Amino acid sequence: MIRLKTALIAAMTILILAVPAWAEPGKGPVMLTIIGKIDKPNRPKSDAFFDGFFASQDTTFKNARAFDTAALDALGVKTMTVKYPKWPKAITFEGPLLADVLDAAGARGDKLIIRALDGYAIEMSASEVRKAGIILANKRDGAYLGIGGRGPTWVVMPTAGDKKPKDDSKLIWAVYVIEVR
Ligand SMILES: Nc1nc2c(c(=O)[nH]1)N[C@H]1C(S)=C(S)[C@@H](COP(=O)(O)O)O[C@H]1N2
Ligand SMILES: [Mo]
Repeated sequence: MIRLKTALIAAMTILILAVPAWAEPGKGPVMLTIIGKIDKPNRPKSDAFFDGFFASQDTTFKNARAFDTAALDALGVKTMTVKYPKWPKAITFEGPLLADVLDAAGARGDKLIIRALDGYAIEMSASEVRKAGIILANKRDGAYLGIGGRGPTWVVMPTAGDKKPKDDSKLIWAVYVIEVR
C-alpha cells in the first residue's frame, strides 16, 4: 500500500514537472516572434490550426518567444532618425535594440533569418546586429507601426548623417518573425 502511494506521488510529480511552465504571456497582440535556437521560450510549439498565418508560410517551430508591444517597449526605447534617398522625408524611429530582443529570447545561434509579412526575408548574423547597433523599430514619428503600413516592426541601422545605409536591402519592414539558427 505504502509502495503504491509512493509510486502514485512519484508519477504525479513527474506529470506536474513535465508540463512546461511558460513565462507570463503578453496580454496584447503578438507583434514579433523569435523562433528556433532560443533558451527563453514563452509559448508552446506552433499549432497547425491556431498558428494559421505561420502555417500558410510553411513556418513551424518548437521553441518560440512572443513579444507584444509592452514586452518590446520594456526592453528600452532607442531613438534614431534616418534619411534614405528613396524616402519622402527623414524618419524618426523608436524601438529596442534588436540585440536586446535577441537576448530577451535567449538566442543561441549566430545566423538570423528575418521574415516580413510580404514574404521578403533577409539573412543577417547576430554579431552584425550587435556591432551595427541595429534597432527593431515599432514606432515612427511618434506613432506605432501597424499592419498594412510598414509594421509591425522595421529593422533600422544607424547611418552617418544623410548618407544612405550601406545595404538598404537589409532595411526590412513588416517584420513579424525572426528565426535563430
Ligand atoms: N518587407 C520588405 N522589406 C523590404 C523590402 C521588401 O520588398 N519587403 N525591400 C528591401 C529593399 S531591396 C530596399 S532597397 C528597401 C527599400 O525598399 P522599399 O522601396 O520597398 O521601401 O527596403 C527593403 N526592405
Ligand atoms: Mo533594394
